[in-house]
Amino acid sequence: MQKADIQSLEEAFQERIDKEIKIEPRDWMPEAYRKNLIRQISQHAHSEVVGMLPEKNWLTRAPTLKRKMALLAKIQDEGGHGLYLYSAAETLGISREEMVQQLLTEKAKYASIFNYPALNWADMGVIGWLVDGAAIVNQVALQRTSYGPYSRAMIRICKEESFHQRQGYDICLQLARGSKAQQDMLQDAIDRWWWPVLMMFGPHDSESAHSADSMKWKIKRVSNDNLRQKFVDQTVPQANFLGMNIPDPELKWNEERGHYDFGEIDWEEFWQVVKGKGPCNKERLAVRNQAHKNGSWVRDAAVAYANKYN
Ligand code: FAQ
Repeated sequence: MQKADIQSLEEAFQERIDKEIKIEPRDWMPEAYRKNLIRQISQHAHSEVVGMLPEKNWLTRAPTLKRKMALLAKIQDEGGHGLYLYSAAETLGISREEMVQQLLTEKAKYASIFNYPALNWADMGVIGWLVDGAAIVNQVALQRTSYGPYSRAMIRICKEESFHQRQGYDICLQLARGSKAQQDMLQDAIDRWWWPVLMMFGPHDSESAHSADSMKWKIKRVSNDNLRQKFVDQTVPQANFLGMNIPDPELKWNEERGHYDFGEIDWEEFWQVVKGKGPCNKERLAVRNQAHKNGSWVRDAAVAYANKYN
């Protein structure tokens, strides 16, 4: 294709984006848009799938049958979110097998947060409240992303994430209204998860390699720092309602800005976790690899069935 032809295609593409017309799988798109989307959507899918692991350990230790049922439903939802997202990425011309291999061989990233351990039952409350809470803030914005299949997947996912956040907050509420030991357990979980949760939104805008392109193409609708601020602003009153403390001495309402000021993230820790050196990176990937191996007979049976009856 001539250079001038590509330029006019690119202009028409950007015009569609600017007019808020969704890009669909068969539409022409710049190669860099396609690659960036595959990267983000597949990482997002991997995050949902690996994200099941910190909570799964607590299924057998849930304090009541009702809590167990709610947690089980939530974890299954996360697996389903991974599947919607893999399907959305497949429409861009990558196979699910390739994406899964990228995860299993550490070529693809997944959210840093899932490399931290879940040590006690209060962690189930705090993961639902804070981790799903942060995921929602990010994902509500992604409902308006420019790529049709991703946007539609996000609309469905957001509905389910709201239930996840509420089931987590409900666990926290019960612990907060419980004994001193339960309150201490909750505070300890908040202290351990707060900073890693703030890291979920990614590096500062000035350090974010993909933001300029992603914002121009409306893959991302709100910047990393603005989403993080939104999350802090909406979460502090929820912590206050629980009577719990946020472990940040610099956290303070700023009347002039109309937002909370908060302290600096330990970026060294963030990048270590992203590079595979977090507390649970090795364990998470080992479990995923083993699960993939254990499931090989199911995949073989599905292929054999399809070959026989299609
Ligand atoms: N962890 O240029 P940017 C959930 C990487 S779902 C690991 O700013 P971008 C549900 C980034 O990939 C949670 N890596 O990147 C649930 C890039 O590396 P690359 C997942 C991170 O893409 C709840 C490099 O740093 N949500 O929780 C992280 O523009 C409970 C430079 O960064 C999504 O994936 C990180 N936190 O912005 C499940 C939402 N941050 O690819 C179970 C969709 C950055 O060049 C239980 N994704 N990096 O090698 C997004 O919105 C964006 O991808 C961001 C990062 C905002 C995460």
